[in-house]
Amino acid sequence: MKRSAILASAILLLLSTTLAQTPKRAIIDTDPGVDDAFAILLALNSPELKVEALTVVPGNVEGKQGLENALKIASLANRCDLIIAGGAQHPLNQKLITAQYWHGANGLAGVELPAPKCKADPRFGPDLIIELVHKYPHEITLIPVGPLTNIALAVSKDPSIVPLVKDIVIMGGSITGGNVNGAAEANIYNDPEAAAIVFNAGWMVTMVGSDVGERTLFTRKHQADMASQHGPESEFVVKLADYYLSASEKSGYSGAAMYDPLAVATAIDPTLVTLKEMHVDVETKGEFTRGETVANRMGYDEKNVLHGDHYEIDGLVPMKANARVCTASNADRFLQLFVSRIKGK
Ligand SMILES: [Ca+2]
Repeated sequence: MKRSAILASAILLLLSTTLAQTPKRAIIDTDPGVDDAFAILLALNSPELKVEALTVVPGNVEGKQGLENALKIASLANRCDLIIAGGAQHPLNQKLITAQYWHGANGLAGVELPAPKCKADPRFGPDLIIELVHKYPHEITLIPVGPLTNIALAVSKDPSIVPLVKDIVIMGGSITGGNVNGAAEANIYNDPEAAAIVFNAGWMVTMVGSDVGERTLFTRKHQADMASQHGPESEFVVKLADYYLSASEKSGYSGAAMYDPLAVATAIDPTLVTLKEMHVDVETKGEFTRGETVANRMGYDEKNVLHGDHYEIDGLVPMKANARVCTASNADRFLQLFVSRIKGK
């Protein structure tokens, strides 16, 4: 190889390494939440991400409690440099459904963290999202892990952010049955109109659904592994996991579904999951299916044409993909990542 070619390949290698090491700017929109706490701590301990802000949405708990929880989690992680802002206080078109049943009265498994050192930013979450996307065009990865109310409000107020967002990785939906009823997953069920706005916004949504989260289980073995290392964050996660594992075991699971952290992990390293492009619609009306994410696995709809007193199939209408749907995870590799990142703290 000529010296110039060697130099060129060395520069290329250096460039690609630098690019690979440049952390992705992320905004986590969250309803903390036990698995939200896991997701936030995973993100804050991952050099692949530069978390710019936490925006809070009501879901697992009411907005006020959620904001307090976000401030306490950031304080625990010594990350008062983060912008932490409240947002919407209720879903767009229905009453809020909170989930203390799964997350404990305070949303954090009843674990009482000290009063937060971090302070809330006065800006409104959706406005902050708009502001940061314009400040860092094509750099922000949105990671909504709660109902999609804040994201829908941001997109509705300023649709110009859509092409400026680098990526949007949501925890929500399912293509094989729900976790609140036969059809719907909790985040989508809690604000189906917002979810419909987000899926139809014109970007490619990466959808990490509850069906895959339920096949990505944190077990007592992982908890014991984490407990072997002492630190404020790992001890907090071990306590939360204890509550979450008991609740999961009572409902017949052999471990706790890693819903929100798997979405963060997908933003960190998409090779941890299998993604398939599909067209996804959100059911907002169905008698039994409100809040279902209806995924078209074939890539087309049949087109019917009226022939006399009946319709006939006339051909196929291609359906443009609007989502990369997560269909599987490498659970072992994910759990190894999660445990090791939290154990470091
Ligand atoms: Ca959540």
